[in-house]
Amino acid sequence: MTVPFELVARGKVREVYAVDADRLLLVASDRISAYDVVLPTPVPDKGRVLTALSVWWFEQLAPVLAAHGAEHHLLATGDALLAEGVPAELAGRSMLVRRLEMLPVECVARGYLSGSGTVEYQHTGAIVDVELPAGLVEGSKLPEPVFTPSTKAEVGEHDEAIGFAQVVDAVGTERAEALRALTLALYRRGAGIAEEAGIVLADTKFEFGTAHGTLVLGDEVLTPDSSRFWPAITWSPGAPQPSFDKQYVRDWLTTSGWDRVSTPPELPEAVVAATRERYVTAYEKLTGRSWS
Ligand code: Q0Z
Repeated sequence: MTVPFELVARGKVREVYAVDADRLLLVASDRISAYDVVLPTPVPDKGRVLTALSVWWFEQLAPVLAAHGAEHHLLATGDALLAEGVPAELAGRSMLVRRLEMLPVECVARGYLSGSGTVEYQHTGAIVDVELPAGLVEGSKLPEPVFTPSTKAEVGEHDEAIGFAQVVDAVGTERAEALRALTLALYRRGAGIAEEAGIVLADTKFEFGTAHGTLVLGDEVLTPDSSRFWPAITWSPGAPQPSFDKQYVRDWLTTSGWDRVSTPPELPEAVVAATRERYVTAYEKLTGRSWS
């Protein structure tokens, strides 16, 4: 598909195009990554489902943003983009957004201990400067959600956890405090909605920018690609939790004999179909809407 705009950024599974001086187009592909690499087999509808989920979350979170004097970057999606020259094949997987001055920190909120958070906690009892109680294990619910920001890594690198003081250095005290308060408020609202849908929102990453001095929520929000979603029904701290969306892919890759270094293998049709179904199910459970 050729896009009539200039490509300005490319992630593992998404692209960003410049529409004009003030607006960008975020395009979500059907590509899926696992164990840090993009797999050769796309998951049909993944881009459209994650775009629709992000759009829905922007609507749900608007009151939380407003209460903090903040906004979101979404301008339009779907068929409304045809008038902007977006090809019909891309409209459903695209968001037209306000171009922001992005802040150079990833705003992570965690309500559960997992992954790199667990590793760091086991070594220090804290995640950087956020002290945690003794006795937590992989998958534990934290007494309160915590703000654990990270740096924005270059392509191919991993984000690195930073302390609050480094956020202050990057954006100033007032804005750092606003980012922490807003990140935690958005996470609490998102996790509450997810809980009602039988999904544990273990953690998530927000990206913010500014426009005319106002804090603006950007990027994608509360999708399985920016967050850890766990099925509430199997939540059981003490071991890694199954991923809501990618567990079939991970399990199959593990049994496939792939060494996690070489070019990854094509996924079998049944794994693709089951994974597509998981994205659709997450969308339907969270939004209460039917996908089709
Ligand atoms: C976000 C990213 C993606 C690769 C640029 N509203 C905005 N204003 C200015 N810049 C951005 C946004 Cl969302 C922006 N990214 C992250 C997204 C692919 C990198 F889809 N890059």
